[in-house]
Amino acid sequence: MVRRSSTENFERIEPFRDRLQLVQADLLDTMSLISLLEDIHPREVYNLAAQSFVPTSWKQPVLTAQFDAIGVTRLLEAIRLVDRSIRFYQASSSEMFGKVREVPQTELTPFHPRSPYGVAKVYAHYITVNYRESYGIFACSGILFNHESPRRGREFVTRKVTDGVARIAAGLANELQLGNLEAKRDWGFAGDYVEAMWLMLQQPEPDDYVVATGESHSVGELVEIAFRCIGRDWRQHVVQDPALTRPAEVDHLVGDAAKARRVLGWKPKVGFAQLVTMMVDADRARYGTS
Ligand code: G4F
Repeated sequence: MVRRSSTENFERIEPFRDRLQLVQADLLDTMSLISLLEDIHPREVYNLAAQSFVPTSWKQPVLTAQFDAIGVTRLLEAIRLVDRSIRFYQASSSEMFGKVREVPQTELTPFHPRSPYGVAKVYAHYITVNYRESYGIFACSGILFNHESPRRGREFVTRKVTDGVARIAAGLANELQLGNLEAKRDWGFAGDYVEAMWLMLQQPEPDDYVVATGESHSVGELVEIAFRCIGRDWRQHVVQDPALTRPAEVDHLVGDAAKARRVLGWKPKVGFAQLVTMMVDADRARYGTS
């Protein structure tokens, strides 16, 4: 499902466009969701749609809530009205843990979101649980920690770094501006995480799962590994820009995916250094310097 736009932006799904049927609807428009479910009759719905860039959520908090929180209610309402047997996956986020109450975070760790994005995701998480408990809908929430790949948008820190490194290697830039280098995240490979989403909807019972690698690394470590891939010292190129720090930061995320391992038989295959190298290589290939 895609939103209508006068300028199409399908660059990141281009490699498999021939295997996809794209249909238009909008999370802001309940009728469009109802019509779509009636036309397509899906057995499974995966809701990955969101205003997903945390800094933008301070600039557009209401729109973020419309998509990321109320949009999920609209979709669940459409499922309730059209066909309650549709299985539903909600993309919950480790940003819900925010100012973390314990390390590592599990399905039982209390939430303390630190951005309008995180707050909206907490609402979406609980409305998903509520439709499961109120209407018996097979609704699952995957609490996914950061998941990355060469298709990641360039505004997120992993891709910003790997794209920046590739541009420096190609002689197109000399400087990379970043915000907080101390923040720690549990970064995994998106391909592994999509497998966990699918596994959740194949179980006999719906439930919520943390999906994470269990390892955390700082933005600084990410930068160091990425620059090492091109044989450069990051200190020569990275400039810290206070404008890129956030009004409230999530300092340290690391997930415990024991439940996903036990129930879904899931575990990540790609490690952190391998992920960063994969992303640097893909960006270097784009600039023709690999
Ligand atoms: O890559 P980020 O922008 O991802 P963030 O905020 O952790 O959120 C991502 O992961 C969540 C899952 O946990 C998703 F729910 C969410 O939609 C999104 O996909 O920032 C990661 C860290 C932050 O601590 C940030 O302050 O990197 C730090 N950082 C330092 N310099 C930067 C930069 N982040 C960005 N985007 N750009 C910088 O220049």
